[in-house]
Amino acid sequence: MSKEQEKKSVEETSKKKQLDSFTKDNNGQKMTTNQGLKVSDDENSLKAGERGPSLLEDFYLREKIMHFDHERIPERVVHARGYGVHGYFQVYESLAEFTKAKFLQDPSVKTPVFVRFSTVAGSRGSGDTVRDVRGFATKFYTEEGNYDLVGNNIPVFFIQDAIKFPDLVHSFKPEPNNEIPQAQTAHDTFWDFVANNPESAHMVMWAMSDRAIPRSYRMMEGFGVHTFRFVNQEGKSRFVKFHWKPKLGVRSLVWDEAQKIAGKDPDFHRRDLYEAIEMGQAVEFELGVQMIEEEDEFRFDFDILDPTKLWPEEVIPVKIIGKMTLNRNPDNYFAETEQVAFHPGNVVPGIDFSNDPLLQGRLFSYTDTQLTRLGGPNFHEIPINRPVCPFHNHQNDGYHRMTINKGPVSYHKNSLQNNTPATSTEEEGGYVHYQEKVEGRKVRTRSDSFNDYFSQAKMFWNSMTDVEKEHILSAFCFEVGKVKNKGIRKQVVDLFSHVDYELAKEIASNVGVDGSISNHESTVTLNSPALSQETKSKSPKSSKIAILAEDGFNSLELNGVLDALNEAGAIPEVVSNHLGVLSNDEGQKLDVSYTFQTSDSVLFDAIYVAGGEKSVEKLMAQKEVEDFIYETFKHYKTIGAADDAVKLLEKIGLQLNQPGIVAKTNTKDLNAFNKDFIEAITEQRHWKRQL
Ligand code: HDE
Repeated sequence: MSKEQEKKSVEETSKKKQLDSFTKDNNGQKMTTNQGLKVSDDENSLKAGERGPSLLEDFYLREKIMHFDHERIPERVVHARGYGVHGYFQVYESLAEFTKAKFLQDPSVKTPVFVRFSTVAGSRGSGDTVRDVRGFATKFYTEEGNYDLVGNNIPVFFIQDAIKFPDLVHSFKPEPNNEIPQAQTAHDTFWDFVANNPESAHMVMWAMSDRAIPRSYRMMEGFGVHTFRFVNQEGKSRFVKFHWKPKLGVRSLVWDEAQKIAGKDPDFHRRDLYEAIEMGQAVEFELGVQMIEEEDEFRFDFDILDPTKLWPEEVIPVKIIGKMTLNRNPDNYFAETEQVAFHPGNVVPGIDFSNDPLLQGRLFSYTDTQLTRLGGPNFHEIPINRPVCPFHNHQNDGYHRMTINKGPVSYHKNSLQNNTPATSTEEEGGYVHYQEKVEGRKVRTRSDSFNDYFSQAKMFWNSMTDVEKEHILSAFCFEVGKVKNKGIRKQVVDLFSHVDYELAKEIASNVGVDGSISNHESTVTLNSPALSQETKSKSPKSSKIAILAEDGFNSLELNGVLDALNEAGAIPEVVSNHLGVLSNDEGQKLDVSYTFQTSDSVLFDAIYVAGGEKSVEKLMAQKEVEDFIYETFKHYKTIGAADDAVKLLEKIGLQLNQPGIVAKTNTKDLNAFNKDFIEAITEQRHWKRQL
């Protein structure tokens, strides 16, 4: 299918059609009040005399101001900042053996989806690149109703039981006395929570790793976190965990970069996703499942109901079952991204829950929270939340009711309407809960099988490369270093001495914890290579390359580089001293995308310094250029320079034999140069570089 045909077929999806029926274009229309009355003057309020007081009678002024006064709704209590996009999902082959979910049966069916990516801690206006977990929530608009997979980019969670969620969130949100700090866990209350709630140790290791500073929403994994169930047509159930795997691989920022981007471009991730889709780049994730047979529930050294545990991929492989393509930005942020309401309890026949006590609590929270956020019980009628299949029941009335229900009957059972809407049998597609056998005493307690807090934290640590370990250590030093209370710093060090003694000692010496540290280190030697992002495949695709150039650039060389970059799927953009067009003696032109004022090295994945005597001379005269190149170097990113541009790198004092510096004078073979340059970009970061 051609790209054009594919786009068309998605545009014709039932969800797109449904949304279109609610979409309104004001372009070219006459202005009216909300009552449809044509407006004659939208600049002046009604007054008693030219310089007199405004009149209460001015219904138009009142309507306009009243609406404006109420334009905001409460932000989400967590995951307030996010960005949503549309797309579709297709299964690779029928999963009938494992689940009867209709959208997982037929590879030719494209199920429309809406995905919202988010940070967790910050307010709606906070920066995108903060150290935080990322939300990854997908709404599948299936023929059998909406199915929501509301996950994160980290496969485990901080707590084991829903009853602790308010405490966890209170601890990482800004402190209540002064509302400081915004969108950060680097403060006393969060670390006080961690120190006193050791079940958080595993997830904290992930949160201190590079996973918590992704390069792009398009370059991170997603996880359903909890154990769910698949149920097939015969009623056989298996435990299942869900994974999203990005086609672009997993990439992260470095911490210094992440902090600077939060100032230079707080919308970095949202802009990246929006622009990729506007440019027509396919944003793709494969869906994978890990499955455990019912009879194997107790075969592992962790409890599969414990959400602080993952299932090592080497032990329980991830079966890739389909692909999600995200390809359309919303028409309106508020109507779609802000009003979308996810709920892990939105399931379809063939997908069911486990007794994970965190999941069980979530099943209450998500509909409840929408009552305040979206102002009443009818949020399922908001266009973005409507299923694409018909829905009928007696749940009528309430704030903002859109549907006009006909007739006198609003109860079940009835004779007046032939007992309709009628319930459906399982064969007719009625949802029937899996008949799991449960027995036990009514107890407020936790299973002993949830008590091992450190083995998987240690496994995560064991699975990291040296560079990843260094990043985790410095994240701890930053975060715990910001904790004012010495006692908490000591407690944190003690806690992580249960994971790795050396790590704990290093943190201690950095954050001023002296005295002896007991070695409680877990003896676990397990290692799961799949947990390291350095083991994931790498690609130059979607890398943004800054081309530093001035008038007089060498066009032969530059055109070759631009072609090679475009062919590799990278995105070159020219940065210069001024906007407009650059030229050279051969009459070649080059459009400038950014100036040194409007961009920054941290917003790019690599740079190329264009050759050409005059261009290089001008670049050399600018301090900003030096800073740009030096910072790229400091962040381990690729720097390319050919012929006379190499002088510029030498002037800054860069050693040309350092990894990731592709600098060649007297380049005879431009193709070989371009090949090396693309290879270096594919590598992304050159950790062996000596700073
Ligand atoms: Fe959420 N969570 N959560 N959560 N969560 C919300 O629902 C909650 C948890 C996740 O883009 C809220 O509509 C409780 C785990 C995402 O709109 C709220 C517990 C995971 C999103 C809520 C958890 C998540 C939310 C806030 C512990 C990963 C954003 C606004 C029992 C598997 C969805 C809203 C979006 C949002 C409650 C734990 C993921 C308050 C009580 C674990 C991606 O209902």
